[in-house]
Amino acid sequence: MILTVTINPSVDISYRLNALKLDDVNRVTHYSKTPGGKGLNVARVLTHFNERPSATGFLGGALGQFISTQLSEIGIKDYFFQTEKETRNCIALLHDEGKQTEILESGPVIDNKESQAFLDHFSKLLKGIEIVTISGSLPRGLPSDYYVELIRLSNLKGKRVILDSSGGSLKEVLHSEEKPFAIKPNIDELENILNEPLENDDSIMECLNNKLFNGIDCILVSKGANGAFVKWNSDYFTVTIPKVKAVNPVGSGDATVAGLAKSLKDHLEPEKCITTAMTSGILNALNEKTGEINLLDYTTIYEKIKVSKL
Ligand code: TA6
Repeated sequence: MILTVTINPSVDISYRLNALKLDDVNRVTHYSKTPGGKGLNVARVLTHFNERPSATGFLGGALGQFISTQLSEIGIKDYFFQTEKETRNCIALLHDEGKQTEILESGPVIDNKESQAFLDHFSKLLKGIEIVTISGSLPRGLPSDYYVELIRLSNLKGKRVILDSSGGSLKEVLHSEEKPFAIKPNIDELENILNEPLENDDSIMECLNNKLFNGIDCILVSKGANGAFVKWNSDYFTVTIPKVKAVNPVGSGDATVAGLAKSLKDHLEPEKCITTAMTSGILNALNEKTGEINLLDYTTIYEKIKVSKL
């Protein structure tokens, strides 16, 4: 089984506009409201791979209730920890021919009592779990090294972790002794870690040889439409992907994590894991709804992805 962690979930609102008019009224007729936060997008994509993932994090208020109600309807097992505080909204404006503007609320302020209680809750959930995904930002009130503790608890019970985070919470993990099995930074997030520009695959390879990345088996660096660069133990792979017309790219990184989690659970070899992950990310971009994929297109996309070992 796969446990997806969304510490800071959201009700994702997607507004589609032809042209965004700043400092003006924008009326929309094309919009959706879905359980979101990176980890819940991972969980939703996993249901399309015929998985019944468990999901946890903090949920509260009316928006938390909205998410809980929806989860049972889409086959995601709800193991969220209830908080008194209100779960957040995240807004994606899809406008002007493929542009995407996101407004992400910071979310509830979690207090120390809830922070500690969640660790016990999380630890108990690990029984029967094979893969743990940890995705997205931390809400205020939690220390920036909170993911280090979740990874420690997971490693203690032999559970492989895929971490998809950025900024301070990712840096804390990289500087800690507790390493996840895999991380999936994008180029910007990677440049932010070492504060150096990464112009090509050689510079990415050099960056990944930094001791900060020691102990992480799989590092999948997503390059958006330019594919990916992967370090898998001592092997390096370049990945090229087909050019597609993205309908809604929001959540494609989350779908990539879902494909990686599924293929790791199925014990596929690295090249197949990478290909599955990239296929899943592209299928999400082809779908109007965040965190949704259409498996009818799976083989067509899968066969066009090239994973080359360096
Ligand atoms: O990756 C897309 C997305 O999941 C959005 O749907 C929105 O929920 C956002 O990320 C949340 O990001 P954060 O980093 O704040 O967890």
